[in-house]
Amino acid sequence: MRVKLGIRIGLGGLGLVFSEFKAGSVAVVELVIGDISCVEADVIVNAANSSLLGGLGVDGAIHSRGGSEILEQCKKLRATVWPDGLPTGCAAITSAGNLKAKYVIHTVGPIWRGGLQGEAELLKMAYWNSLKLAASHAIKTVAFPSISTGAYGYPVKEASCVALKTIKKFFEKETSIEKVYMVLFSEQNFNIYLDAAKQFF
Ligand code: AR6
Repeated sequence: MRVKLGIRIGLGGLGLVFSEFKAGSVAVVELVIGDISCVEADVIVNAANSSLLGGLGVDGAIHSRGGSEILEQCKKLRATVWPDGLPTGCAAITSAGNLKAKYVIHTVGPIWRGGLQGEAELLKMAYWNSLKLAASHAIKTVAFPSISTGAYGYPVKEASCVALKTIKKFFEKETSIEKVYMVLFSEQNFNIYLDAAKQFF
Protein backbone atom coordinates (compact mmCIF):
# COMPACT_ATOMS: atom_id res chain seq x y z
CA MET A 1 0.00 0.00 0.00
CA ARG A 2 1.43 3.36 -1.01
CA VAL A 3 1.13 5.88 1.81
CA LYS A 4 2.91 8.97 0.38
CA LEU A 5 4.44 10.36 -2.77
CA GLY A 6 6.16 13.73 -2.94
CA ILE A 7 9.23 15.88 -3.21
CA ARG A 8 11.19 16.92 -0.15
CA ILE A 9 14.12 19.28 0.16
CA GLY A 10 17.26 17.57 1.36
CA LEU A 11 20.88 16.87 0.52
CA GLY A 12 22.10 20.45 0.36
CA GLY A 13 18.92 21.91 -1.07
CA LEU A 14 18.30 19.27 -3.74
CA GLY A 15 14.73 18.16 -4.26
CA LEU A 16 14.34 14.48 -3.48
CA VAL A 17 11.55 12.59 -5.13
CA PHE A 18 10.29 9.97 -2.74
CA SER A 19 7.58 7.42 -2.46
CA GLU A 20 6.68 5.55 0.72
CA PHE A 21 5.15 2.09 1.03
CA LYS A 22 3.97 0.31 4.16
CA ALA A 23 5.89 -2.94 4.61
CA GLY A 24 4.75 -4.39 7.94
CA SER A 25 2.83 -3.30 11.02
CA VAL A 26 5.30 -0.47 11.75
CA ALA A 27 7.79 -0.63 8.90
CA VAL A 28 7.94 1.63 5.87
CA VAL A 29 9.94 1.41 2.65
CA GLU A 30 10.84 4.73 1.09
CA LEU A 31 12.10 4.95 -2.48
CA VAL A 32 14.25 8.02 -3.00
CA ILE A 33 16.49 9.49 -5.70
CA GLY A 34 19.86 10.56 -4.36
CA ASP A 35 23.47 9.87 -3.43
CA ILE A 36 23.51 7.26 -0.69
CA SER A 37 26.68 8.68 0.87
CA CYS A 38 24.69 11.82 1.81
CA VAL A 39 21.68 10.05 3.32
CA GLU A 40 20.90 10.34 7.03
CA ALA A 41 20.09 6.86 8.29
CA ASP A 42 21.37 4.71 11.16
CA VAL A 43 22.91 2.29 8.66
CA ILE A 44 24.12 2.88 5.11
CA VAL A 45 24.64 -0.29 3.10
CA ASN A 46 27.64 -0.42 0.77
CA ALA A 47 27.62 -2.32 -2.54
CA ALA A 48 31.16 -3.52 -1.90
CA ASN A 49 33.39 -6.18 -3.43
CA SER A 50 34.92 -9.16 -1.65
CA SER A 51 38.20 -7.36 -0.99
CA LEU A 52 36.41 -4.81 1.25
CA LEU A 53 39.14 -2.40 0.21
CA GLY A 54 37.04 0.01 -1.82
CA GLY A 55 36.11 0.52 -5.45
CA LEU A 56 33.99 2.78 -7.65
CA GLY A 57 30.25 3.62 -7.63
CA VAL A 58 28.56 3.39 -4.23
CA ASP A 59 31.72 1.95 -2.69
CA GLY A 60 33.81 4.87 -3.95
CA ALA A 61 31.28 7.46 -2.74
CA ILE A 62 31.03 5.91 0.74
CA HIS A 63 34.78 5.65 1.26
CA SER A 64 35.53 9.10 -0.12
CA ARG A 65 32.83 10.89 1.90
CA GLY A 66 33.20 8.64 4.95
CA GLY A 67 36.97 9.04 5.26
CA SER A 68 39.81 6.70 6.18
CA GLU A 69 38.24 5.30 9.37
CA ILE A 70 35.97 3.04 7.31
CA LEU A 71 38.85 1.64 5.25
CA GLU A 72 40.92 1.04 8.41
CA GLN A 73 38.08 -1.01 9.89
CA CYS A 74 37.63 -2.91 6.62
CA LYS A 75 41.32 -3.78 6.69
CA LYS A 76 40.89 -5.06 10.26
CA LEU A 77 37.97 -7.24 9.15
CA ARG A 78 40.18 -8.68 6.40
CA ALA A 79 42.97 -9.34 8.89
CA THR A 80 40.65 -11.08 11.36
CA VAL A 81 37.20 -12.43 10.39
CA TRP A 82 37.43 -12.43 6.58
CA PRO A 83 41.05 -13.20 5.58
CA ASP A 84 39.93 -14.57 2.19
CA GLY A 85 37.53 -11.70 1.55
CA LEU A 86 33.81 -11.27 2.21
CA PRO A 87 31.89 -13.93 0.24
CA THR A 88 29.11 -12.88 -2.13
CA GLY A 89 25.80 -12.56 -0.25
CA CYS A 90 27.44 -12.00 3.16
CA ALA A 91 27.53 -8.77 5.17
CA ALA A 92 29.99 -7.12 7.56
CA ILE A 93 29.69 -3.97 9.69
CA THR A 94 32.00 -1.03 10.41
CA SER A 95 31.50 2.42 11.86
CA ALA A 96 30.52 5.16 9.40
CA GLY A 97 33.38 7.67 9.73
CA ASN A 98 32.24 11.11 8.56
CA LEU A 99 28.93 9.89 7.10
CA LYS A 100 25.60 10.89 8.67
CA ALA A 101 25.11 7.33 9.90
CA LYS A 102 26.10 5.15 12.85
CA TYR A 103 27.30 2.21 10.80
CA VAL A 104 28.14 1.09 7.29
CA ILE A 105 27.17 -2.46 6.40
CA HIS A 106 29.29 -3.80 3.57
CA THR A 107 27.75 -6.49 1.42
CA VAL A 108 28.75 -8.12 -1.84
CA GLY A 109 26.12 -8.61 -4.52
CA PRO A 110 26.50 -11.13 -7.34
CA ILE A 111 28.00 -10.36 -10.72
CA TRP A 112 25.31 -10.87 -13.38
CA ARG A 113 26.19 -13.88 -15.55
CA GLY A 114 22.92 -14.26 -17.44
CA GLY A 115 20.65 -15.17 -14.53
CA LEU A 116 21.15 -18.94 -14.33
CA GLN A 117 24.15 -18.93 -11.97
CA GLY A 118 22.23 -18.40 -8.72
CA GLU A 119 22.35 -14.61 -9.02
CA ALA A 120 18.82 -14.04 -7.61
CA GLU A 121 19.50 -16.15 -4.50
CA LEU A 122 22.82 -14.40 -3.90
CA LEU A 123 21.24 -10.97 -4.31
CA LYS A 124 18.48 -11.96 -1.90
CA MET A 125 21.13 -13.08 0.62
CA ALA A 126 22.95 -9.74 0.30
CA TYR A 127 19.77 -7.84 1.30
CA TRP A 128 18.67 -10.39 3.92
CA ASN A 129 22.04 -10.66 5.67
CA SER A 130 22.42 -6.87 5.70
CA LEU A 131 18.98 -6.46 7.31
CA LYS A 132 19.73 -9.22 9.83
CA LEU A 133 23.02 -7.60 10.80
CA ALA A 134 21.35 -4.18 11.07
CA ALA A 135 18.57 -5.58 13.28
CA SER A 136 21.13 -7.20 15.57
CA HIS A 137 22.52 -3.70 16.24
CA ALA A 138 19.12 -2.38 17.31
CA ILE A 139 18.90 0.31 14.67
CA LYS A 140 15.77 1.91 13.25
CA THR A 141 16.64 3.12 9.72
CA VAL A 142 18.63 1.46 6.92
CA ALA A 143 19.55 2.89 3.50
CA PHE A 144 20.23 0.51 0.60
CA PRO A 145 21.58 1.25 -2.86
CA SER A 146 20.42 -0.85 -5.79
CA ILE A 147 23.00 -3.58 -5.16
CA SER A 148 24.69 -5.22 -8.20
CA THR A 149 23.01 -3.00 -10.81
CA GLY A 150 26.08 -0.91 -11.68
CA ALA A 151 29.50 -2.45 -12.28
CA TYR A 152 28.08 -5.93 -11.57
CA GLY A 153 25.56 -5.63 -14.43
CA TYR A 154 22.40 -7.04 -12.80
CA PRO A 155 19.35 -5.81 -14.81
CA VAL A 156 17.57 -3.19 -12.70
CA LYS A 157 14.05 -4.55 -13.25
CA GLU A 158 14.99 -8.05 -12.06
CA ALA A 159 17.07 -6.63 -9.21
CA SER A 160 14.24 -4.37 -8.03
CA CYS A 161 11.92 -7.38 -7.66
CA VAL A 162 14.49 -9.34 -5.63
CA ALA A 163 15.31 -6.33 -3.44
CA LEU A 164 11.72 -5.35 -2.60
CA LYS A 165 10.44 -8.92 -2.16
CA THR A 166 13.30 -9.65 0.26
CA ILE A 167 12.68 -6.48 2.27
CA LYS A 168 8.95 -7.26 2.42
CA LYS A 169 9.63 -10.82 3.61
CA PHE A 170 12.06 -9.57 6.24
CA PHE A 171 9.39 -7.29 7.70
CA GLU A 172 7.02 -10.23 8.11
CA LYS A 173 9.11 -11.17 11.14
CA GLU A 174 9.55 -9.11 14.29
CA THR A 175 12.25 -6.51 13.83
CA SER A 176 13.38 -3.27 15.41
CA ILE A 177 13.89 -1.68 11.98
CA GLU A 178 11.24 0.94 11.21
CA LYS A 179 12.29 2.29 7.84
CA VAL A 180 14.25 1.16 4.81
CA TYR A 181 15.34 3.73 2.23
CA MET A 182 16.02 2.43 -1.28
CA VAL A 183 18.31 5.10 -2.65
CA LEU A 184 18.24 5.18 -6.45
CA PHE A 185 20.80 7.10 -8.43
CA SER A 186 18.59 8.07 -11.40
CA GLU A 187 14.98 8.85 -12.15
CA GLN A 188 14.95 5.89 -14.53
CA ASN A 189 15.95 3.47 -11.76
CA PHE A 190 13.54 5.16 -9.35
CA ASN A 191 10.67 4.53 -11.78
CA ILE A 192 11.64 0.88 -12.21
CA TYR A 193 11.63 0.40 -8.41
CA LEU A 194 8.35 2.31 -8.18
CA ASP A 195 6.67 -0.10 -10.60
CA ALA A 196 7.97 -3.07 -8.60
CA ALA A 197 6.88 -1.52 -5.30
CA LYS A 198 3.33 -1.01 -6.61
CA GLN A 199 3.31 -4.71 -7.44
CA PHE A 200 4.63 -6.00 -4.10
CA PHE A 201 3.30 -3.58 -1.47
N1 AR6 B 1 24.43 6.65 -4.45
C1 AR6 B 1 23.40 5.81 -4.80
N2 AR6 B 1 23.48 4.96 -5.84
C2 AR6 B 1 24.64 4.95 -6.57
C3 AR6 B 1 25.74 5.79 -6.27
C4 AR6 B 1 25.60 6.67 -5.15
N3 AR6 B 1 26.57 7.49 -4.78
N4 AR6 B 1 26.72 5.53 -7.16
C5 AR6 B 1 26.27 4.58 -8.00
N5 AR6 B 1 25.00 4.24 -7.65
P1 AR6 B 1 27.71 -0.03 -8.12
P2 AR6 B 1 27.56 -2.96 -7.94
C6 AR6 B 1 24.11 3.23 -8.25
O1 AR6 B 1 28.54 -0.14 -9.34
O2 AR6 B 1 26.87 -3.06 -9.24
C7 AR6 B 1 32.30 -1.13 -7.03
O3 AR6 B 1 33.48 -0.81 -7.72
C8 AR6 B 1 24.46 2.71 -9.62
O4 AR6 B 1 23.89 3.57 -10.61
O5 AR6 B 1 28.11 0.95 -7.09
O6 AR6 B 1 27.04 -3.78 -6.79
C9 AR6 B 1 32.52 -2.13 -5.90
O7 AR6 B 1 33.79 -1.97 -5.30
C10 AR6 B 1 23.84 1.34 -9.61
O8 AR6 B 1 22.45 1.43 -9.94
O9 AR6 B 1 27.63 -1.47 -7.35
C11 AR6 B 1 32.40 -3.44 -6.59
O10 AR6 B 1 33.61 -3.84 -7.20
C12 AR6 B 1 23.94 0.89 -8.16
O11 AR6 B 1 24.17 2.08 -7.39
C13 AR6 B 1 31.37 -3.20 -7.64
O12 AR6 B 1 31.42 -1.79 -7.94
C14 AR6 B 1 25.06 -0.12 -7.87
O13 AR6 B 1 26.21 0.25 -8.61
C15 AR6 B 1 29.96 -3.51 -7.15
O14 AR6 B 1 29.07 -3.34 -8.21
